[in-house]
Amino acid sequence: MLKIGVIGCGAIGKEHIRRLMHLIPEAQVVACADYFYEAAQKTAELYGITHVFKTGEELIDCPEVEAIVITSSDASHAQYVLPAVKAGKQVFCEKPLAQSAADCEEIIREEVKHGQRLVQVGFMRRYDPGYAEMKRIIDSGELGEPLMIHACHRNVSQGEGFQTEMGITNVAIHELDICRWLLNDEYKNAQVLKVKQSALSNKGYDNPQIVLLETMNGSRIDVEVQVADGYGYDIQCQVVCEKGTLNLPDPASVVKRSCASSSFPIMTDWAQRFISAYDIELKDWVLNVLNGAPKGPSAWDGYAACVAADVLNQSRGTEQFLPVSMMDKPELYK
Ligand code: ISE
Repeated sequence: MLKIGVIGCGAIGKEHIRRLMHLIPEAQVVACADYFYEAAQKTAELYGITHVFKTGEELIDCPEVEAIVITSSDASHAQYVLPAVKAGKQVFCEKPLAQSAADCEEIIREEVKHGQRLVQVGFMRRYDPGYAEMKRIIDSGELGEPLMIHACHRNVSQGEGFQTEMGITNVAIHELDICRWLLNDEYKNAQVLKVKQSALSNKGYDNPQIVLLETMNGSRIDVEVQVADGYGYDIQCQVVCEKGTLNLPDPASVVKRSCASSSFPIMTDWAQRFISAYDIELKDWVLNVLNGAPKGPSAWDGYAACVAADVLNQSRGTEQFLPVSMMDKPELYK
């Protein structure tokens, strides 16, 4: 049994607690924390969690907590991952690992010092059956070399406080991970373009944006990022290979034929769209940690995505590709 503490009792935090408590018999949530103490108390009551804290630091220090799930706000991730790694505890951190590549480097240095993997990043799309099958076919070599990826990431709307940069660090960060994973490649250069703006984006942030990437092996990637499309949560990905193309399937749903049209519903909630990926991901993390070490996306993967995100945000307005440069990869991640 893995005894887990969860830092952050917002929507995704509660979803992960429900998963850990109800779907994963090998896991038990023994502690939770939230800056809004009331949210932590309510969550603890709902799930019968013994230890309730106001700060993540107290939760990390709790002797009963063996492993930590971080689902607090993006900006606070690194501030909890670092002490957890220093304490030698296993950490599952929601994406992004940090707000900058520099913060990820600090986490990597600490983990390398520990000499063993302690961090998994919540890039759950790697566990989505659609993406996993695309990866299997690419790796089999059946379609020859991958040449290009055309992707789009569309959200219905954004809450207060959303900013242009978050279109990369919070939204497109998924594509920054999944594309390098699908291609087994790293990025060489990157730029983000502000294109014709949607009338739905009247709240001060860019929408849409287009992310362009070139990889070390010469593949090209374009990602349309719409953070307020007003119609649905729509994730598309097409990999163009030498001998064929691969398309990410839409989630299975009934196709309705009626009134001279054929249609299927599009979800609006990202947590529902990838619900099975989240389920598989957390179970995989718990079982591998119990077996000694996590096998999913590492701190290095979290770092690689953040390096590209930093470069993209620096490129905004320059209309130029900027080089993506990474530190040497430590042995631990090879
Ligand atoms: C959210 O955190 C996600 O992970 C979703 O996949 C993404 O579409 C959304 O924009 C993020 O806020």
